Amino acid sequence: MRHSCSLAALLGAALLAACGGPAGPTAPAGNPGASGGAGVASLMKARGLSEADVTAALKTYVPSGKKDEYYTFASGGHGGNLIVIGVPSMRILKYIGVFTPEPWQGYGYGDTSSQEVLDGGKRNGKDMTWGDMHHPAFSETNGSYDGQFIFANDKANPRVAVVDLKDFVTTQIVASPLIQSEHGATFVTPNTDYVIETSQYPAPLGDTYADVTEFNDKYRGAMIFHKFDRSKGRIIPEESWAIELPPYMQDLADAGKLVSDGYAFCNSINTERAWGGILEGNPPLESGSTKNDMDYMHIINWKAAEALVKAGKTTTIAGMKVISLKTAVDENILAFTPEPKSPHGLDVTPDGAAMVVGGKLDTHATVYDFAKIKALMDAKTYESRDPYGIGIMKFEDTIRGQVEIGLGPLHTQFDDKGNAYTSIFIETKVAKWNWKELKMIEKISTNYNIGHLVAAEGDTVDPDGKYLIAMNKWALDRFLPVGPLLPQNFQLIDIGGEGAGGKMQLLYDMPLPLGEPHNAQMIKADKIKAFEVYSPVGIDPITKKPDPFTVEGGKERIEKKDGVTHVYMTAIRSHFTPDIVKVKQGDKVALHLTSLEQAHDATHGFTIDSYNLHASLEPGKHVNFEFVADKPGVFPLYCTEFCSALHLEMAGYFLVEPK
Ligand code: K7E
Ligand code: CUA
Repeated sequence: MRHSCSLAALLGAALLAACGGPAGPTAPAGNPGASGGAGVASLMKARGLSEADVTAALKTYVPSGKKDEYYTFASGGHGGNLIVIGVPSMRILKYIGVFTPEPWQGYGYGDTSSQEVLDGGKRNGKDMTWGDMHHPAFSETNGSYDGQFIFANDKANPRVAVVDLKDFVTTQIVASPLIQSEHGATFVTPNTDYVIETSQYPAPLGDTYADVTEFNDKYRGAMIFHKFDRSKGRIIPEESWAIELPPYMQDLADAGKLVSDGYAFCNSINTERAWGGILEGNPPLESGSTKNDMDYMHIINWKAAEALVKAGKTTTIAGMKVISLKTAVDENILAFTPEPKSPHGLDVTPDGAAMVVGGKLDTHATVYDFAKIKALMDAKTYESRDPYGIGIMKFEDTIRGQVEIGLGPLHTQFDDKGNAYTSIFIETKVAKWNWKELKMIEKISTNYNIGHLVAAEGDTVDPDGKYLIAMNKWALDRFLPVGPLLPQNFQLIDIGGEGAGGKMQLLYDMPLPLGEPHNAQMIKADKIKAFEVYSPVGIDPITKKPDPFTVEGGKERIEKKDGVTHVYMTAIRSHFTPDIVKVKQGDKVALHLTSLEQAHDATHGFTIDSYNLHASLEPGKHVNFEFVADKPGVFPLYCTEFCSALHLEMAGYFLVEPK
C-alpha cells in the first residue's frame, strides 16, 4: 500500500483515508475516496503501473469535456501538412492541409479557392503533391506569439505557406524560383514584418544551369525575406527581397529579438564547398563537407539590408530583388563568426542577447554574445576573409562560453527560469542547462534519436516552461509493430519542476505516423481566437469575405451564361437545392455552393461521384467548382458528412446526357 500512500499527495485528501491516514478537514462527507483509493491501488497492481506511471497519467489526463492548456502545431513532414495537438493530453485535434491536397477538408479537390492556393506552390509549372515540411513558426508581436498566423516551409520544393488561425486554413503558398532547396525556414522577425526562408543546397540563383564543376563561381545560396502584410494576411512578393550568400550549405536560421532585433543569424555547413562526385573520384559529400573544424555563422544586418533594398541597390533575379554578395560585403551587412563542427540548430535566447549553437559532431553548446558580435561588425574587426571577401570574426572574441552538454547537440528551447533545453541526437537525450551561468543541470533520456524539441512558447521573449516535447526520429520498441516503417515518437516531458527533486519527467509517448515531423511550436491555448462558424453565410475561407457567388436561400437556380452552366446551390440539413442537375456532355459547369447552416459544427460535405470533386462545407462556407462534364452518365451527388438523421437522404443526381 506504500504506493497509494505517496500517490495520495497527487490524488488529494480523499485518498489519504484509503491509506488509513487522517482524512483532514477537506475530506468530503461519506468519504467516497476510500473506495477510490483502494481502486487506484488495485488498478496499478493489475496493470503493472509504477507510481511514476500514475503521476505521468495524472499530469496528462484531460477528462472528457475539459480542454488542453496548450496547442502544439507540428510539422507533418513528408505529408506536407500541419498536425494540431492538444497539450498535455497529446490528443490530435486537426490536420491542416498545407502543401498537399487534403481530402477531408476538400483542400485541392476541385474548389477553385483552395486550388488557387495550392497552385501558388507549383514549381516550374508542376503540381507538387508532397512536401518536406520542417519548421512551422507562429506570427509574433514584439517577440511573443500572437496567435494570428502560422507559417511553414517545404524544404524539397522551396515554398513557404501562410495558415490563418481564425479558421486553421492555408491561405497562401509562395514558391520563389530564386532557390532550388531550402532549410532555414520559416522564422519570423519579432513583429512578423518578414518571414525568413534560407536556401540549403547551393544552386545557380534563379533556376538557371551551370555544371557542378563551376560550383565555387556559379552556385550560390540566398536568404529570402518574404514581406508579410498582417492586415492582408498575405506575403507580398513584390515587397520581398533576398541576400545572395556564398555556396556553403546554409542551415537553420533565427531572427534576432529585443537587443538583437534587426539582425538574422544562420548556420552553415560545408564551408569546404564539397559537392560530392563519388564516381568522379571525389570523397562523398559527408566526408568532403566535414574536413574543417569550423564552419561559419552568418550574421545579417537585415534592417541595413532593407535600407539598401529601398535605396535600389539590388539586382533582380527571377523576379526577386537581390542584394549581391559584393554589395553585402561592401556595405558590411553580412559577416561571419566560426562555429564548431557541423553546426545545426541556432537559437536566440529570450533576451535576444545571445545565440546558442549546437554542433552535430561536437559535445558543446556554444553561446555567442550578440553585443560582442555587433561591436566587431560595426568596427569591421575581422580576423580574415572568406574567398568571397566576407569578414570572419575571431571565434574567441564572439562567444560567452561553451557548455559541455553531450554528444551531438542539435536544437535549443528555453523556459521561464533561465534554463535551456537542448536535444542531444547521438546520446538521444534532452540536456537541461542554464544559459546564463553556462552550467549543465541534468539530462533525460528520450526514445530514440531526438531531433527537434519544443517547449511552451520556448523560442519567444517570454517562454512558459511547463511542457516540452521531444521529437524522436526512431520509435523502435515503443509501439505495436506496424511493419518496417515505424511511426516517429513525440515524447511529452514535464519541465515544470514538479517532478521528484524538480527533475524533468517523461509523461507520454505519442506516435506520429505520417512523415518525419521535424519541428513544432507550442502556444498557450487562449491566444488562439478561432471562428466557430463562417458568418454571414457565403464566406470564402481563403479571402474570409462573402464570395461573389454566394447563394441566398430561396434563390437557388441553374443558369446558362456565356457557354457555362452555372448551378447556384445551397446546403442545409438535410438537402441540397437544386438536387437534380442536368447538363450535356462537354458542358462547362460552374457549381456555386453555399452552406446555409449557422449551427456550431453542422458540417456537410459535397461530392459528385466519380468526378473526383470533394468539399467540406463548414457552417456558412461557400465553395465554387469549375469543371467540364466530360463523362456522360448518371452520377449521384451526396453529402459526405453524417450530418443528421437524414444524412443518407441528403443526395441528388448529376445527369450528363451523352452527345
Ligand atoms: Cu534539425 Cu530540418 Cu530543423 Cu529536422 S532539422 S531535426
Ligand atoms: Cu449533410 Cu450529411
